[in-house]
Amino acid sequence: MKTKIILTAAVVGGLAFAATVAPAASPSAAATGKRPNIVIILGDDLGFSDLGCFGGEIKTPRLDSLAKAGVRCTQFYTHASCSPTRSMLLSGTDTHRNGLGNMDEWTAPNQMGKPGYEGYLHTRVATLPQLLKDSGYHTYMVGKWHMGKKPDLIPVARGFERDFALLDGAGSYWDMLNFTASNPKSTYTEDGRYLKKLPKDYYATKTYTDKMIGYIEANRRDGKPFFAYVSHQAPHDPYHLPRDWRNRHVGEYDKGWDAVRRERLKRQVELGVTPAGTELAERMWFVPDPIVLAPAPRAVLGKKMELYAGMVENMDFHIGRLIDYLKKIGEYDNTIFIVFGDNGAEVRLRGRLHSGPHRRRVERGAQSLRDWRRDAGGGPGVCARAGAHARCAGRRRVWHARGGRQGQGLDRRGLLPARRRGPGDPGEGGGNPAAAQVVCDGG
Ligand SMILES: [Ca+2]
Repeated sequence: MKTKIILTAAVVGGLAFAATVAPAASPSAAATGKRPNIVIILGDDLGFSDLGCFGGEIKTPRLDSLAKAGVRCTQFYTHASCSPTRSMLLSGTDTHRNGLGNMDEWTAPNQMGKPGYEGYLHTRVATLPQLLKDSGYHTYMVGKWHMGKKPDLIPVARGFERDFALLDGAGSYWDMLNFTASNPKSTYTEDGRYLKKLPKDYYATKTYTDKMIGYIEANRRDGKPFFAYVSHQAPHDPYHLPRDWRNRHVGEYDKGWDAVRRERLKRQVELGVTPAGTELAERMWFVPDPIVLAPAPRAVLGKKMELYAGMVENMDFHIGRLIDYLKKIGEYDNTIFIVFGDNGAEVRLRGRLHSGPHRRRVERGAQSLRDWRRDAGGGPGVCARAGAHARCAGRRRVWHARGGRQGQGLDRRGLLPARRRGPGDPGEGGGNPAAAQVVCDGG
């Protein structure tokens, strides 16, 4: 069996999807009686056109090779925001049935306390890992969870046999720092234990991959198939990167996002993932034409996109390590890969940085072009995020045809501009209701 599936939106009703695809895509497995392994790889805020196989200039050879051997889906829809997509993926149910009618952090006043808006993956629904475990699968998870922090809601309580999970929606890649004064420290679990510290030499994308390989290796000789949920934090901000990944695209994005958008669309048409004749949509009204910017701010925005590209490439590199491991142990050909982004590229109007315990360091690291060019962007305690400007290049086509067919299937019921804000979180979302209504992701 060599079925690999690569998508850039999300599975809606993932349980039914996986249950349908796995046996049908596995003739050799049916012949041998050996059931396929299932690997779901999720990129957090990964844009529609970021991957090379979808027209991106970002170098993603390992994911591109999966796409080449499999199927690319171009009409595949996520929920409009982060944890609701994840809840559908793992439960196969509508978000209002599974408790994530809206992302917890964005619960509007008229939603608070209402059924369907509990803000976590509710225990009234079964989960994909629970069912697979009952069917004889090993069930492993690494990376971002974002669907509940209490002991009865964490991955090990929802069907995962082993886990190394960031329970929050985002956080540092280097340590346990989080963004806001209301949530200054990230929460992690490992095999159901709440962690007080992270492993030595921790870097999220690398550590998640190491852990998953370790889980598979520990049980690989018992003959049972495995379900691996590789829920990467990357490329969600902050753009934290090892030093040797920070300067691989110096100056390449100084040309501005309009040029990147045009080039990506051209490649998408050549690849056949976008119909010929498709016109580039107007730039979002709140994003200025890059040619009106002074060279320095234009270069800073370019540097942010350089870092973002590094995040995607680094993720691809570590996914490649997992692929190589599965080939080495002879399981690659009996594994279904499903790859997608949870909600498309982030586009929040965040010019300012969050307040928080490391605010001073963050601001010091981001205030000048000289700092950016000195690698400050990717290091611990520095919070680089592109916001609307650079990331509009990776926006999925819903931006290109807002209100048109590309928007079909998106559930916008959760996209209310009113948001619950914690103290010390003044910059989140830019406070722009009009923008919040059209932003199709968030977390
Ligand atoms: Ca997300």
